[in-house]
Amino acid sequence: MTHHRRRFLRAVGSASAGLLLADKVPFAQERAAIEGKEGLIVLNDRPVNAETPIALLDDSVTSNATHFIRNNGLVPERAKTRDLAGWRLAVDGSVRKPLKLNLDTLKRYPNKTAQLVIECGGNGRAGFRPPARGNQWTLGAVGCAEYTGVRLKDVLEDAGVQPSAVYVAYFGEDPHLSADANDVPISRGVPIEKALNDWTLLAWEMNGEPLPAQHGFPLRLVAPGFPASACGKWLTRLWVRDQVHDGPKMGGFSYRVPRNPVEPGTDVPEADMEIIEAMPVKSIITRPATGLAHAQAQPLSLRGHAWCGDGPVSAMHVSCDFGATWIEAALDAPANPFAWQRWNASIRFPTPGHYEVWARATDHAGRQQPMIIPGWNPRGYLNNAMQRISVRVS
Ligand SMILES: Nc1nc2c(c(=O)[nH]1)N[C@H]1C(S)=C(S)[C@@H](COP(=O)(O)O)O[C@H]1N2
Ligand SMILES: [Mo]
Repeated sequence: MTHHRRRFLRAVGSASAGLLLADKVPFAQERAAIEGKEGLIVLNDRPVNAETPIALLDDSVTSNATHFIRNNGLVPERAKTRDLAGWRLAVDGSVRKPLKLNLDTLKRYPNKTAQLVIECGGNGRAGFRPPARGNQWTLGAVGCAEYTGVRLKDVLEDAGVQPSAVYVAYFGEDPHLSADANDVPISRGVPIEKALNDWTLLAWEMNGEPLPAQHGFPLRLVAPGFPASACGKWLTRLWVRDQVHDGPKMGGFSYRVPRNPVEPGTDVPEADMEIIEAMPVKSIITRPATGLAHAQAQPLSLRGHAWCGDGPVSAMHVSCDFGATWIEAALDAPANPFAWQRWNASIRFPTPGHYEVWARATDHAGRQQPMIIPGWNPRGYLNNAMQRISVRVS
């Protein structure tokens, strides 16, 4: 083991779950150092998968140092050397004029900067019983960074999308874990309507810097609101398809859920699964951390963020009596569509004692976060249950 690798794996303390009330989690979790990502909780180092501790998500814009990482394969060499020689983005398939763009030609389309939430479809997976296999994300496989790029729509319009187009698939240059050049770790994409949305970007900058190696240098897709697996990193090709894309991790149980609700633990036939599109309404409590000791004389200030995959969040509430009564929180407008929204609340506790505080977002269509873990599914996607923290009031 090289010195560098030893440092990479060094444990610097164990993390609290944040997902439920308990400060302990039923699986091993270590805080290890990934270069430039020292505060993250590493779930896996090959491929690299690391989530953000909830307290580090308090800023309105998630920094490059704190944004979660979810890789299916290995980080490509180019992302480490940052060498653009030979790099092109091909746009082909159901288009009149296939394109081959380098970064300079891509940058000639109108530029756009926006704060966009991306959330792994499996965020919250650790809550499912029976457990679902895959990274046991708690709450931190989500972030809202500021991306700069161009609208995918403008590039597609330039290429002349044919009426037969139904899906836009991505390919990245990340090697498969097998290191076999013919194996593709993941190739997903978005339906053409989502590809043509004004907020679906091809981004080369994250928070004003060229994309970090882990986040897709030199170019990534950002399709906010969809499971982040749609946001292809290290892009080399966009294939406009005349059918729903069938690349690796589009089929089977990957990023798909049962069409109809199933009993937990059911062996669901693949034919009954459908592709996840917009992520459901969700919120987090970034302050205070669970387990707080608080003086009853003072109101307790709480805050966090709320988001929803297909439109704004319309209301935010908190409860300290197990949902019997609710207090409306102040909710900011998003910086732009698909940015998360800051909320603030203040609670007075009626007596000393042990309390739980629950936080619940309501979206533009009146849908609310469930109080318990919603619909079990084989791979543990779409857990948008309310976050709860405990407070000891004296
Ligand atoms: N090329 C490529 N793109 C990818 C992935 C990948 O492994 N390879 N992982 C996807 C998944 S599952 C997620 S959740 C997001 C994570 O993006 P992040 O690491 O920037 O947070 O990238 C997506 N894009
Ligand atoms: Mo993901």
